[in-house]
Amino acid sequence: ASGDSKVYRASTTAPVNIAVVKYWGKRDSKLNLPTNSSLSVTLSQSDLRTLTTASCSASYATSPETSSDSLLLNGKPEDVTGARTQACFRELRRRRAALEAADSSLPKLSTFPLRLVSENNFPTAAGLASSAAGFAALVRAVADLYELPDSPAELSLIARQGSGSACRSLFGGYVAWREGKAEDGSDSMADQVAEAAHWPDMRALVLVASAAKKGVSSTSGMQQTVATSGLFKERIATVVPQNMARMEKAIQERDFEAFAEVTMRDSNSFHATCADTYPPIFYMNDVSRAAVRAVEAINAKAGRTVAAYTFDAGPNAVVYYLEKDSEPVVGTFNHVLGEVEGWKKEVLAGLKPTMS
Ligand code: 2P0
Repeated sequence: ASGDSKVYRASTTAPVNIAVVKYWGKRDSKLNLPTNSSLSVTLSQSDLRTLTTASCSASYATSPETSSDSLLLNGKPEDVTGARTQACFRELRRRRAALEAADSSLPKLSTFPLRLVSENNFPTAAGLASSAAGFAALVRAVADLYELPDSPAELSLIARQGSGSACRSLFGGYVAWREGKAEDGSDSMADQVAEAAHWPDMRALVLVASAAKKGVSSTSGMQQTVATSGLFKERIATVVPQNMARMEKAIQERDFEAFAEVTMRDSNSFHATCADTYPPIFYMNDVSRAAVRAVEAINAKAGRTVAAYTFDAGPNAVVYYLEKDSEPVVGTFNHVLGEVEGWKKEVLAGLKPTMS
């Protein structure tokens, strides 16, 4: 084969993360800069992940199907012309071009069309946010293809521009996204608060509400909240800074009671600002509220906090617990699910924080 037909390729996976201190609000929607820091637990890739292969070739330019950048997600073509995907491609190409400028022996990959093929190992119908794992995998796959020397923290700056929560999926374990101060977003990036191995008995279960379709997208929902909610100002000024500090301490000390209280309070605070948005946004429904009551009942029966619920921009519940308390937590949910109308019967349980 001639040099021109050579196909360069790299594959990578990125995990799903579930926030325990929520990102909700942008101070700059173009650069995707948040109004507040956030913190998440990265779930194991054997359970939930996106697998992405990035390839590029000079020969792609000669065929109409591959002559422009493309993305196939679960076998279906996705639009890559949006500003966020374009921002990621532009930034990755800029870094590759800098390497090529410094070393003329390198192939000019930055000038070739990109082809991405992505697959989620969890059903899209599960209603789990996939944009975080999706953009993290996209950025890492292209960075690997381009052999960029950038650290995960530097790559998180790029993934952030695809989707805010994606910057937290460049690390495993317990991850913070620091809001940063710089106007150009150069310090709004993720860092690892603790490795998964620091607190390896953490587990999550996902309760999938059967009507999981969300009414309001995160992007537009958070912008409406920023524009109209008075309660949101209080959340940003005092609630989140306090929750971030308490959460980091709880993780450092492996204090599940504190971890659980902050997780539940922060979820409640986030959904309260949604209700205070005008017109109001409701992500939780009756089925979600039944899960809250079930967690309260489980904790009351145990006489201590063994389970913590959290809800994102949809009705599904994620419940954190420790491995040693699997029986009262997972056992109870398996039992009650048969009786509560509106839950899918399957429980994704025993999800571990990822090791990588
Ligand atoms: C989070 N969520 O911290 C919060 C909690 C949903 C509720 O991050 O506009 O899809 O792409 O930056 O990252 C969902 O927001 O929003 C989200 P964009 P994203 O996980």
